[in-house]
Amino acid sequence: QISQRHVRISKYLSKHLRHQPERLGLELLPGGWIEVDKLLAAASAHGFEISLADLHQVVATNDKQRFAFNESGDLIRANQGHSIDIDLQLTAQTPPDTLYHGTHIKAIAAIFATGLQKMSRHHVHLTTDLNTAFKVGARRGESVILGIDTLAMVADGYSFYLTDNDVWLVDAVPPQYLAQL
Ligand code: HQG
Repeated sequence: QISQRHVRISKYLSKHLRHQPERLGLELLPGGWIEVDKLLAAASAHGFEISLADLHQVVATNDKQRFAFNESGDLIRANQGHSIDIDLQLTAQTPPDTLYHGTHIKAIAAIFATGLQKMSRHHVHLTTDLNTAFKVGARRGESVILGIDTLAMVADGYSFYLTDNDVWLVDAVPPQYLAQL
């Protein structure tokens, strides 16, 4: 069972590693990394104490594996979800023939008009997992799952990237590749 405190730490990390590191006086390194000791010191200086043990537990037990350490464990980053301009330095990979995107019913008309857009994030986020897609859509209202014809997109030259927590990223999905399930 993940404690409320760990959920708070996860949200705090998402906020500062994906969106607003400058609020802690931090600047992310290439790839979106930050030194673990700098992060913990900055959080503490801003009134939010995180022990190294808690940080390790949050990274290890996070429900969506949102964060990762580098091999030596001195750097940490968010695996995806950024709005700030960082390059995750992922290499393009061939996706499965179909991927899914969960959204809410009120966005459907706009999505079929202009395609899936990255909105405030860096990429459109896609998943292999219908259950995950459903839950992502349900965050905003009545959930609708879209199937994406990635086979056709790859044939048409689109690049796909797989994050360390198994989220597929792409720049955009024009409407002709979308089908409502
Ligand atoms: C929608 C979570 C109107 C899009 C999840 C979505 C994911 C459009 C919203 C990650 C549109 C953007 C990302 C268009 C897209 N017109 N609406 N043309 N194109 N949209 O939060 O995919 O818990 O930026 O369908 O698991 O919902 O944060 O993207 O509803 O991986 O780790 O605009 O966030 O992970 O919303 O979620 P978001 P998302 P975490």
